[in-house]
This record gives sequence, C-alpha cells and structure tokens, in this order.
Amino acid sequence: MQNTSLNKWREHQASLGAWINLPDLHITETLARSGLDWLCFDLQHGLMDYHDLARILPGLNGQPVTPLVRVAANSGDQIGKVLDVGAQGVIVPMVNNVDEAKKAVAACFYPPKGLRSCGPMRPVMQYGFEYLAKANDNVACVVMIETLEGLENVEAIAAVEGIDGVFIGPVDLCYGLGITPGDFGHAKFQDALMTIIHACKTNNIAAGMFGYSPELAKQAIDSGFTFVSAGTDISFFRAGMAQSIATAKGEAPVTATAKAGY
Ligand code: 3PY
Ligand code: MG
Repeated sequence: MQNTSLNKWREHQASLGAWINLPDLHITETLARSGLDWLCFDLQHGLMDYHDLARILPGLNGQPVTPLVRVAANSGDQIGKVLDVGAQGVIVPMVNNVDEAKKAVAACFYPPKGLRSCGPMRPVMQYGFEYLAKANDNVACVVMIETLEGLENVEAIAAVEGIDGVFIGPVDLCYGLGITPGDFGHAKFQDALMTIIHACKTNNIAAGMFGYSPELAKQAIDSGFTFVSAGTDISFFRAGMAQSIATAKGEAPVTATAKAGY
C-alpha cells in the first residue's frame, strides 16, 4: 500500500483533489478517473453517511486516487471507523489548539505514534496483514484551521508530531476573521493564508485549502499550497451544466461566480 498523495506532500509537490458530497458510486468512479490525486468524502457537511462510505469506497480499489475522509468531528471513534473502512487519511474540522491536534494524531495512528485501536476490516481485505505494519507511514492526518483561535495557534498546531498537513476551511475562516463570507480577496484573509503557509513550510508539512472556485484553487497552488481541491461533485456538475446549456442556447460563457461553491 502506498499513499501517493501523502508521498507528493512529503516531496513538496502540488496535489489536486475534489470534494465528494453526493453518496453516488458512479459519480465518484468518474471523478476517480479524471486525473485528480485525491478525493475527500465529506461526512461533516456532505449528503452521505458512514454506510454510504462503506458502499462507495471499495469502488475506488485499483483507481489512482487517494481516498480521504473529512470526519464530522474530532472523535477517536469516528476517525478509527473511517480508516477501518479504507480511508487513507482524515481531514479533521475545527481544530483550534495543540491538545485538539494531538487528539487527532492519537486517533489516526497505532502505538507508539498514537492510540488507534486495531481492526482495519477493509484495508486488510485490500492489502493483507502487511497493512498493520505499514499503516502508520501511509495514513495522512490533516487538521483544519478555520477559526480565529486555530489561526492564532497555527504555528504550534503545525508543529505537533504526526500532523501531515493543515487544511483551510475558507468560509469558516472568514467568519472567524469577522469578514464577509467569501471575501477571499480581503487583506485579513490573504494575511491568514500567508501565516498558515508559513507555519506549514516551517514544519515541513502540507498546506491545503478547500478551493471554493477553480480561480481560488489556482491562486492557492500558485501561492505554494500543495493540497487543494478543484471543486466538488456538485460544483463540477453545476459548472458543466451551466456551460453546456449556455453554449447550446448561443449565450455567453458562464461567469466564475456561477461556477463557484459546493
Ligand atoms: C469551510 O469553508 O469552512 C469549509 O470547511 C469548506 O468545506
Ligand atoms: Mg468549515
């Protein structure tokens, strides 16, 4: 087993992914064949639950994408369960301080690195028992910075042993900064990006961000983020649909705003 996205982050190479909000095997398989590096299944806000995940993840076997899961909360139970069903990494929302970051690490890794309990049902079917010895090197533990407290503590959070990356939730971060949600050009938001990327570079871990629009994703990659989503299953559908309908009607190309969001 190899976590190809984690390997890219370790080599400081950019990886592009997508967010999965819909519980549909066929859409997910289509995205898995699109040249993206990773897919993140969203159990925090997406329209799916654990049973959907258990049904869909085996469809990615043999596909060249890394399956990640954003868990609903920083809970050892949840993190263990999604790893046991085949996630190769987790993205933990709303991590505010060092203790919370350490809690996420403890849930992701087997001793001595962490406290994960052993029972990897799907990974053992897929990789055999060698998974047990190799999991700690191939599971990615990513924490989200999306509050003011998280931003203020990002240097210390990024330094926690076992954290592989920090991922920005841009709209929650706007709320935390007290600026209009979606005002990504605001100086406070741009300063926050620089603070976070600096913390990641200092600690040699990946800096990631949810790309609310392809334009924001491109800006993030150009600024040195190595772990960026290009869109979601729904946003890709909406953008393609809007473009196809506009073209068929002989109308002007759709604007960036029409393509943005979830
Ligand atoms: C945010 O913008 O806060 C997110 O978590 C994106 O899903
Ligand atoms: Mg968020």
